[in-house]
Amino acid sequence: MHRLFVAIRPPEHIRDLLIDAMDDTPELRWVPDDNLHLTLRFIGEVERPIAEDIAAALGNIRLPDFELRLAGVGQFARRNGGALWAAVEPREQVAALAAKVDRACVATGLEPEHRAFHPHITLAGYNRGAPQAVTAFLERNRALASAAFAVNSFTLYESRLSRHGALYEPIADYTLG
Ligand code: 3AM
Repeated sequence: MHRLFVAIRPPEHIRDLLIDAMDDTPELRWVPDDNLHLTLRFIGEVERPIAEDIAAALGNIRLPDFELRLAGVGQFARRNGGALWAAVEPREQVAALAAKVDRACVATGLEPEHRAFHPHITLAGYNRGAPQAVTAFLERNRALASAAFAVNSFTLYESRLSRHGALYEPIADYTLG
């Protein structure tokens, strides 16, 4: 089985800004540079032939390239902890790309994604009991911003669990424009 997702890989100068926002708060598990991404569609575990169908269907997506910029931070709070992320703007083109990726997945037999698309780049995870570190992070990075950066491709990733945590391996790149 292959555990897949589709994402945008931010360029290095944007990842550097994101890494600058990270600190040494022990309660926050920061995402390593190699894993920074903006998820367009989580796919989950599929067999090899389905993975190949998905890879082919993604290659049929036609959409112009576009720009995004970092625009603040936020959190997903769950019962047992949560995640901190950087927000991006504007939403329209990245949402259009996510919708096309979803349609390509559905064309290969996957269920449509019913959850609302919320474009974000996860920066850290935390366990229950880190509210002070979370508040401090949100406060400190409220004004996180960047110049516009070009999004001219997206990537199909395979997620593997290793002793050192999740490893995201690019399987295929798709060019926009
Ligand atoms: O892009 P982020 O970091 O928010 O949390 C996982 C990560 O999200 C998410 O897919 C992204 C790439 O791993 N993910 C993992 N399991 C998931 C699931 N069962 C999931 N998203 C939805 N359902």
